[in-house]
Amino acid sequence: MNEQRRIVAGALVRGALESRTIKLRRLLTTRPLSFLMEAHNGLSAKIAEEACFEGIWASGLTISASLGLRDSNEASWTQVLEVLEYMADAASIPILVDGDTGYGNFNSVRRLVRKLGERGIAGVCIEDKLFPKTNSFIGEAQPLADIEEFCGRIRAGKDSQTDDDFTLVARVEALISGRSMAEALQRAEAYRQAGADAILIHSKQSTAAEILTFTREWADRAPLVIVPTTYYATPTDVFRNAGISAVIWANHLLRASITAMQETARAIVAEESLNSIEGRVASVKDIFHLAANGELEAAERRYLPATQQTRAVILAASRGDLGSLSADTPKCLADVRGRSVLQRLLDGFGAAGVRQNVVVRGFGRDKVSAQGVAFVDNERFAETGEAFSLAQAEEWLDGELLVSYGDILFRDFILRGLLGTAGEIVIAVDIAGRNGKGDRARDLVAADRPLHDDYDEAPAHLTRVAADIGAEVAGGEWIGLARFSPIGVAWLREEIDALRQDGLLETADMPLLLTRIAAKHPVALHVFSGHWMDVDTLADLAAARNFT
Ligand code: SPV
Ligand code: MG
Repeated sequence: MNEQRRIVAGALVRGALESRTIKLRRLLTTRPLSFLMEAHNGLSAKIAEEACFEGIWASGLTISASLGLRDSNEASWTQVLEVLEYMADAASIPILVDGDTGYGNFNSVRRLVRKLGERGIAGVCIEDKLFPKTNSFIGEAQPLADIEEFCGRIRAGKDSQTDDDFTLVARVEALISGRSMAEALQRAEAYRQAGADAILIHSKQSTAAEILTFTREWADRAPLVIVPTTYYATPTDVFRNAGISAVIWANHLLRASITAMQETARAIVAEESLNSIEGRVASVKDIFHLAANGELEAAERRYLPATQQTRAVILAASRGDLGSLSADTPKCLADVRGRSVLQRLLDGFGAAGVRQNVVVRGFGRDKVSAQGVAFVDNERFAETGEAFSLAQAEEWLDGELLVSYGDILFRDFILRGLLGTAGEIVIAVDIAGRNGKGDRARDLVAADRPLHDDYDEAPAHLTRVAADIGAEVAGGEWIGLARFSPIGVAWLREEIDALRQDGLLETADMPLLLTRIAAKHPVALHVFSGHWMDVDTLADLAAARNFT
């Protein structure tokens, strides 16, 4: 494809379908002025992309420095290649690699270009110096490559690219090395004729004077790229008006992170505390965002068996009425033969493969802790009910979900049965519990047909959960354990919103929430007989100690 047709094709397929090589070619070889941001690993590549840069400069200086090495080819080129692979995986924008001298002669450049193409790199820049290289800002009069020999490196690179749109930029170091403007122009012209797609003209002056002179004399023979690290004060419009194609901001993400890391380290060492820096550093959530944890969660929903991706939200905000035992600790912490009710629940969920437990705390929340559990607090536990507690955990209501009271004990088979019952929402119902508690029974269940625990092809469905269901109608008692599929979770969230709109969220209990959902959507019943209990009273607690 000749240049003109390629650009036309590029314009037609611009956007998601356009390859990274075409994108880089367009931004380096056409006006208006484009910008490449330095990055040195996967994280900084993502940050550059998130900031809306169109492309990345994979800087030799900053990749070396981030590995703890000097910019003197101390990292082997295959080690650099590994870093580049992380970067190309992390960001979707094109990467122009600082290929130093090409790591040797024409033969090294051939293999380098092939390997870069395989790793999704869009272009490489090679400089007319000798291996091992020295950074351009170190010393004076660095030796330059022989022009003919360097042209051989360029031709070898161009002949080795497997993608027509791969870009090879030739970097002219003549001005850096104190050679004349004439030599700089002579070298650039030779490199253009050898097949370079663009020329990077480098300078270490504090003004853009020699770059602008070069640009004028060059007269647009090929696109020009510059690196204004030392002439940073020059207004960018000067480059734009001069007709330069691309500016590389060559090392600023690394330098910014060095400053931030040094200040943070010094503060923590001096203060022996994290307190003053917490608000000044990225949050752990920011790390999860940059690592695209959300994408992994979505993939888990697609690929993992349902039980391995279930999350449990445990409502443990209420104080309970366990006499002096609940004077300052919530009833979920009542001890049942060496483990609290809550810990027994958590252990049971863990054994069933539940991925994550979230506990909503309220009364005595400072006392409620556990390993590997996320906590949410209902500060208004005293005047609000269960639906409000659940709503506090709204950000966790996602994917496959279990909702459980925090004061129940049940045998493993009940949870296994619940997890194995088909339905978008399934609740665990004890048919022996319909009359068991007399006045205390609150979560009585009315169903769309009589309940029994013989084998049934299809589950019965909920019509109502409430305390005032007559014994003759009540099919059983909800034990405080419910399962929601992602669709069921959407219904749950909708109903929480509806309660909020109706001004009922603060006072609603789970029976009301489930009853309202059941009026709109099927809520299936997983039915069994006995083998569970809740801990409402001291008598319950005594019974619980025999239960386990
Ligand atoms: C780099 O970023 O590694 C460069 C640009 O090559 S400079 O450090 O200016 O030489
Ligand atoms: Mg470099």
